[in-house]
Amino acid sequence: MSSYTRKLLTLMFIREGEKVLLGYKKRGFGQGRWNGFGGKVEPGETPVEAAIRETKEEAGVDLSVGGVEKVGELEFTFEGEEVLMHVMVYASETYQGTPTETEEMRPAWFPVSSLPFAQMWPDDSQWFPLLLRGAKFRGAFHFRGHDEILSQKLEEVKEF
Ligand code: 8WT
Repeated sequence: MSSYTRKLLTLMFIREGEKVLLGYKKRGFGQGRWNGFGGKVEPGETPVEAAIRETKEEAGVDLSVGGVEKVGELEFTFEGEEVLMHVMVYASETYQGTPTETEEMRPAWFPVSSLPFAQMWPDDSQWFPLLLRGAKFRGAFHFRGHDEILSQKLEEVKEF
């Protein structure tokens, strides 16, 4: 029997030419890793609204709904835990403002050819290549702890 409590989360990747903006998570879940910006979808907001809000809160960057594209859906489960993290992944090639460090995140630009996969979630190296070539994808990853992937599924999709 497995009855997961599903949590809806967002993840935003800003791309500018051959660079991607990542944030170093200074505290909380995923601490010590580079990731996109994001978090929980609150009642009354859509996932894309949440993704834009979290990007502003965590990186000081403004995005517009029109410039944001949904690129992926990922599910994460962790051995022994009843939570299923359902993550909507977004990409934007337009933004306003200067990425700024916050209490939670330290933003930095990385060349697409040298992303810090060793300091990212281990599933990221699987689906980032799809994101970088503009493909859309659906994936599911089951973890033991935060470092070991026990099982995974990943497929490219035509659209959402
Ligand atoms: C990731 C596992 C994650 N990103 N890439 C994750 N792998 C909601 S942010 C996030 N768990 N959680």
